[in-house]
Amino acid sequence: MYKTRDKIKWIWTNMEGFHAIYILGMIGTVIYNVLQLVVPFFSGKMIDMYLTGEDAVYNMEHHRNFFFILLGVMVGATFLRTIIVYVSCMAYEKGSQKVLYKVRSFLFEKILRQDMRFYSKYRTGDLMTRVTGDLDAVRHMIAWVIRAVIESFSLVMATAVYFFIMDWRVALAILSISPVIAIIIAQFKKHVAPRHKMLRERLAELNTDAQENIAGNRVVKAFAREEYEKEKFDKSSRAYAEQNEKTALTWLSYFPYVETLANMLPSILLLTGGIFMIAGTMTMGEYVAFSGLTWAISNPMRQVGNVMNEFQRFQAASDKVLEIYYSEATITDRPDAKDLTERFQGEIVFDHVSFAYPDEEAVAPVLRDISFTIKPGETLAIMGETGCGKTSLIQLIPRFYDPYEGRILIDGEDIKSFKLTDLRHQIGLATQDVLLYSDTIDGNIAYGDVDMPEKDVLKYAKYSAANGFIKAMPEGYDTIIGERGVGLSGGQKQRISLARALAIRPSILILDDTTSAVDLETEKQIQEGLANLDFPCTKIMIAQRISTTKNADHIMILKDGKILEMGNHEELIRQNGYYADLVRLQLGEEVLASMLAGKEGK
Ligand code: DUT
Ligand code: MG
Repeated sequence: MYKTRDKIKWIWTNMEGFHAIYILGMIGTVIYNVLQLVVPFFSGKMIDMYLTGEDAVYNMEHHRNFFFILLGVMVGATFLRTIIVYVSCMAYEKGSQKVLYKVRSFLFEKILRQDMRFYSKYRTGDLMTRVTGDLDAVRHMIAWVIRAVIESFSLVMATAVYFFIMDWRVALAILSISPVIAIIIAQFKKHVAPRHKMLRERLAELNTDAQENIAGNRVVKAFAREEYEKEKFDKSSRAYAEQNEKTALTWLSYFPYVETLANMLPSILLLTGGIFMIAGTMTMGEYVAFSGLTWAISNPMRQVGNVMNEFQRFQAASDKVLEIYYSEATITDRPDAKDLTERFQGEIVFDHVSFAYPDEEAVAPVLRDISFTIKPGETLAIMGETGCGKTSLIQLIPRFYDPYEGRILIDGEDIKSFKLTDLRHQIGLATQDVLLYSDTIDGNIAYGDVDMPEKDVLKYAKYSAANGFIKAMPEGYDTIIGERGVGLSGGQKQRISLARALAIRPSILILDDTTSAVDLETEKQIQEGLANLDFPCTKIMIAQRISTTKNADHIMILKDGKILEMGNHEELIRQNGYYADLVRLQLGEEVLASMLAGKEGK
């Protein structure tokens, strides 16, 4: 998907600040691999000078000191090599951790800033895999694969040069196997690359399965589907294990060829070296140096499968990481978006708005030609049967989605002309399904402003009729509520989420069925709280109960994405349409009749 060159560039950019250290690490790798040649080189020299050469006895007697110098150099080189290995490994680690950290923070922020379309495209488990496992494969590339490549490459190159200097004929004979290796590796790569791609998919599926089951454990339990879910998970788990095995075993079908070639090296050397030694064109010392170095060719050969495997793992994983890294939200600030310095007055206008969920514009418009105006401080209640588009409508105001036709104006300005964060800062939203964080109640209410004084937290809890039950809890506002608010009733969660929405003192408050789970008495308290807020605020509330909506300045009845009726309570009663039917259904024929007679208008 992405080119390897671009990926390396991408890693490089993300390593900013560590470039020097990383390059030092790479240079270190080259140096210590070249140093590996020192020992065989000097052993060859020692053998020729002091053991098998013509002047061996003479040298031993008259140049004894030089013998010890050679020995010292060998020991010193080994010691130096150890230090360089240590330092350069540190450099790779540091560089890779730096990239990991930087990219992970970036990805997280990127994911946070995505729009709703993104969240409907990617599953949570998949995203989690990308920022953890997949990203770690990228780190492994920086910390290990690159080092292994440089190591093998510098070792082979240095050895080759050394071989050619010693005896180009033997060197040629030994290196004649390299084209064969290149062919094997190319074949292997073709074979293993798609398997790594599959492997990443399997891992994402496995994590998604685990995540959905753990998050949805209550549903699993309610339906006693543990066995079924366990089997489903086992299946993904097995699929992953099998794919893993298949990928790992791929090398096994190539390994024998490489191993055979590697084992041929000493034979080639024995043959050619032997011939040249008999012919007298090669010394014993040279032969020892050669044979002491065949590993410098054969080890990298054996390593190459491993490196290629890891490299393909990086290729597959980094494609997944980069997909998120470069993904762009479709709903973004316009280049000319202006800063909002003041609170909204709160006038909201929908001007011929039509909306469909992304990619479905042609097939399934969810809202059609919606136009209305609400003045600052007014309350709009939206009613209508399930699926008619209520939630979709309110989601357009904080621009979770953009309509495909028409405009939405706040205080006379298109909402697209504001910066997204500014716009959203002014909107308090309590969503239909409540999500609370695993934090204290206090922390949840003050989510939009962590420094909020306690008395303010209390105030907003009172507005939303939550103070009573919170105070009754053993640790009051410091009670930690579990993930998703386990330990609270549905109505309690709704009230905390309402307090959270109020706590940002929004100029526009949007409540999506926020009082559906509270009793009528509590709801009345909430209504009073909302009517007496100590800040001006335009309110939009989706609700099903007449008791919630009847005092609103405007009541909108949505049907199939269109406005069926709109007006205040009295007007809609007089229209005797859908709303009047609702009153009849919820409050009874008599109440409706008396309302019609105007006795109980308000
Ligand atoms: N819809 C989608 N994708 C979504 C959400 C909803 O296609 O991500 C469809 C389902 C439905 C229509 O849009 O046919 C309107 O959904 P909405 O959630 O706006 O309905 P609602 O009026 O809020 O229903 P409820 O009272 O059940 O909350
Ligand atoms: Mg809804």
